[in-house]
Amino acid sequence: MIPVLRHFQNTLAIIGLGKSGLSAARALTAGGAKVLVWDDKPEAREQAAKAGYTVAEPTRENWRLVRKVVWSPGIPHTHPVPHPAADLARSMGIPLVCDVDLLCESRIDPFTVAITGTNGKSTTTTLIHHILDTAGHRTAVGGNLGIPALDLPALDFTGTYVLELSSYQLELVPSLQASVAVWLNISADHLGRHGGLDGYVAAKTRIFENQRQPSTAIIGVDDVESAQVYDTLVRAGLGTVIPVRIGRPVPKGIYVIDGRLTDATDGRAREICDLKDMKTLPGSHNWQNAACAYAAARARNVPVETIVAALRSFPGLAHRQQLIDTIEGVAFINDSKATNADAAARALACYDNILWIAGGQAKEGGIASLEPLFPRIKHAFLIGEAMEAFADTLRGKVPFTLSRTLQAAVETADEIADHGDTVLLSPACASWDQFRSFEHRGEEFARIVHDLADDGEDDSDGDDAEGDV
Ligand code: UMA
Repeated sequence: MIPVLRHFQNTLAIIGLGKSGLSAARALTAGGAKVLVWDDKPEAREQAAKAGYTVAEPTRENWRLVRKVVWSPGIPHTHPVPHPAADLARSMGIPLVCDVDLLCESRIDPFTVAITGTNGKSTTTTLIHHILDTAGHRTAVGGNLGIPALDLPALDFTGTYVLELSSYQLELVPSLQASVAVWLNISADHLGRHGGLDGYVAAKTRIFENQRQPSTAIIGVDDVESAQVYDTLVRAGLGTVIPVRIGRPVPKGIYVIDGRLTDATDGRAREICDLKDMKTLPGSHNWQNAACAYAAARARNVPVETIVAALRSFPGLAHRQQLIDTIEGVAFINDSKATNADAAARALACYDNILWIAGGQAKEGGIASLEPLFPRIKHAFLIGEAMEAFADTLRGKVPFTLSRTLQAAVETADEIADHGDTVLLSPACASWDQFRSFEHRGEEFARIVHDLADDGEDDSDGDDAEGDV
């Protein structure tokens, strides 16, 4: 934990007592601040009171002495409708920040590698951490990825914080000054929360806002919005700006063509390695992640050979195209983190003969955009709230089964699968209609697959026994 010393004896309010709010409460209290906490759920308030925190309803009277409101990133404060406490804070002129901002404003260490983008953030963040760790740097990794920023170990000025930052967090981090800022890509997501695509892009753009020389901005320029952000940064002329492109060369940038990672940042194209050899980074979306991670590690002076060795030894991430098991030649892949169509597209592009498990709580646009990938799908198994809507999109194009539950989907897929097929859970939906989180959904998938594998072993034991007789 990193005690926040800057607010010694100040009063701060905390709204939301999930992971980030509780982490901020601990770190501020440890640093000698007075905290007033609030959560709309009575159980959360009861637990906080039991833990010794002062629970105080957000009112003008209670917030008289409040210097800052530490806002939990998941709570809407502008769109679709602002939470009343956000309106109160604004009317009283109290700034709204999130836990990450408390880390940023209290550190003297200049090294922060911040990563954002619609897809690939977690893989790239973990990969950058893995590369820096392999190179012997002292690093800590967290943020949106899971470990709240203030729960990370305190690093001295030689250390590097590697932080995954969501658009929600980026709206609330006025003190962020990233030494290296990585922007992977943009596609439609969280639009309701940001009042549309422009608001979403504006929130993400804050990752570059306070960057000062010497700093590095790394931008995947494959989509229109990201290319525009790149142009704007180049025109602003602050720090080094490195474009990253997949599929064709980019002047003075880093690019990947047919898996070959090429560094042309100094004007001469130099082939670094073949990413097709990196088994845990399949597909062009992972090539974008790897190229951005390479650029970030180079910005922290990691030697090229060390980066290549780390790309090779990267263990991969749970719930992102994670191979759970191969049963009788059928691969079972857990891509539960694919909570939108764009993320599912990245996985669907990597395999042939796919038995696709999709559905849950649908995002805007559904799966219509995936039509070019339909020929790769042998059969779809639809689950959750989105089942009927997805069936309407697939009808006449891809055979499907209305499985309703994940258990039924995996079991039926297993029954009809042939040697060489891939059973892919890549739902293109949020999980909350049937699961606590995408992690919970992925763990359930893994459990069902392991049960199938165990049943298979029991059966084969039985067969052997019969054979013996
Ligand atoms: N709450 C209220 N009022 C409301 C809504 C919520 O009081 O109107 C309370 C809830 O009762 C709960 C708390 O707020 O107690 C939850 O706050 P939160 O949603 O901000 O969640 P945290 O547990 O603090 O987790 C947050 C991030 N969550 C979100 O951004 C939604 C986590 O990202 C992050 O890992 C964690 O901080 C640590 O940094 C998760 C996420 O889903 C993985 N992120 C989104 C994504 O990746 O798409 C952006």
